[in-house]
Amino acid sequence: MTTSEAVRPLRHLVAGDWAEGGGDELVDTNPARPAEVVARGALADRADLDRAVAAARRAYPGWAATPHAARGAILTRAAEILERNAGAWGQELSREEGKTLGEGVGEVRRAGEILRYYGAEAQRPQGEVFASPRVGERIHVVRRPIGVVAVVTPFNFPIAIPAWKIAPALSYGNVVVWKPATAVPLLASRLAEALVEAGLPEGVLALLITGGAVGNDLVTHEGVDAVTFTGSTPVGRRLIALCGELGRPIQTEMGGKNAAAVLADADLELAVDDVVAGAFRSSGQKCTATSRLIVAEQVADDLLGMLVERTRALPVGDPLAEGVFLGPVISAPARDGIQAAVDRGVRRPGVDLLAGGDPYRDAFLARGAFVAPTVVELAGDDPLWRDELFGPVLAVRRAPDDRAALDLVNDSVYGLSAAVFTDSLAAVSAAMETLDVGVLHINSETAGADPHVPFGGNKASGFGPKEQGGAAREFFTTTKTIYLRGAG
Ligand code: UN1
Repeated sequence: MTTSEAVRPLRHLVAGDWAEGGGDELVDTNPARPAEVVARGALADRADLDRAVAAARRAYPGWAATPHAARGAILTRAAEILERNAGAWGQELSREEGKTLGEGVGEVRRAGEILRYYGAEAQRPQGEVFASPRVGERIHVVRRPIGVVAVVTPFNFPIAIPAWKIAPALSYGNVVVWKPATAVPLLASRLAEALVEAGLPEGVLALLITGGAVGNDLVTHEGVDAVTFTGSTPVGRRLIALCGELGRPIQTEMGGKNAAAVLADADLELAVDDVVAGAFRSSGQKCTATSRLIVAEQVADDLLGMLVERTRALPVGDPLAEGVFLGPVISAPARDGIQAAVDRGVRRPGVDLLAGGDPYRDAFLARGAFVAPTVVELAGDDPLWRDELFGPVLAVRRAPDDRAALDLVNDSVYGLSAAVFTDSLAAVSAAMETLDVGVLHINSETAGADPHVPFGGNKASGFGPKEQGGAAREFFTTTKTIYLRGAG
């Protein structure tokens, strides 16, 4: 796999051409094998950005005027291309990002499903009709695209998250200038290639692989009408402030510190399976990952015994190898930051290390960006309870009763997702009523999102309209209310 044939030259999609960038060199490496280069090329610079935005502005009127069904047909063709290439591109995803091969292939397929969903959007009702209080009048509400949308995406779902922003943007008639995370340029290129091959006209989509400075220039560019972002809360908040100054609509999907609460009557086998998956799949690098666990005191010893045994036995290794449950985190700096937070934590009173916690000594694992799946039990509040680490680290607290358990779920500045494991109707009702999260799972893990339903968080986890399904329309279109007389 280290042969030079496997190294892809990076290109940007600017004004319909695959162009070399004018910026610094980017070397994209495999986080499991840092010496292995996956892709290489020059970053896009400010001049590339200006050309991409100018081409987007030129393309916008024609694309907005294209029948919705014709726009959708291109998305459906792109979905077919993704499905056809899921095996090969899933493997590339795994090499570039570090999630397991099964998750990589699954993610490419998932991106295909999202493109299919928005490919069929023209077949669903759009707009509303209201009665008028006046004779001879009807009131229609129609939806219009918002224009040139800047799309800024993270490393952790390198094709699914871009698909769930770009597909609705294009379906509703907007044009897109996209900046993916620099850690995953290859998968970004695959999605852009699929859309171009599917027939997207010149300028309707630009792909700029570039760093934060040009990314900032994109968000504030005078030719951009709206911004959609997924990433950390600090970066999201900064972009919200920049867009606020400009009066520019922005949608941000940000951090999480998602809790699973296992109540006294829960099916413990099911709960352990789903907590392990939620906490450690993708090495905990999902904004929906389970990073807090609350256990009812009555079942805590049993549940934690099972959880610790399972965690210690999880196969960690090359994500392309069969049977591996978790691969590396995205980079050595990410690994070191997570490890440092754990090291500081276990030295504090009230923090009890139950599983993992130590850096790897094995030569392969120590060279790669691997972090051991880690479980810590906390006696009370602690930075490990509050701060998002974006790694395979689970912080546990015990609760005396159901009420206290649900209160602990809400004990976070974040509000993305939560899971409650119980068969009690009263507890489920209380959870549905009181938990301040955008996504609530009863008896399933905190991660996961279907393409046809709203996705997004409350509190510090999200800002602006939710994503996916019909909810995406709230952000990617604007309404026009039409008072129509002479309409009978
Ligand atoms: C999932 O749980 O499958 O950045 C998707 C993230 C989220 C997506 C989670 N926006 O991890």
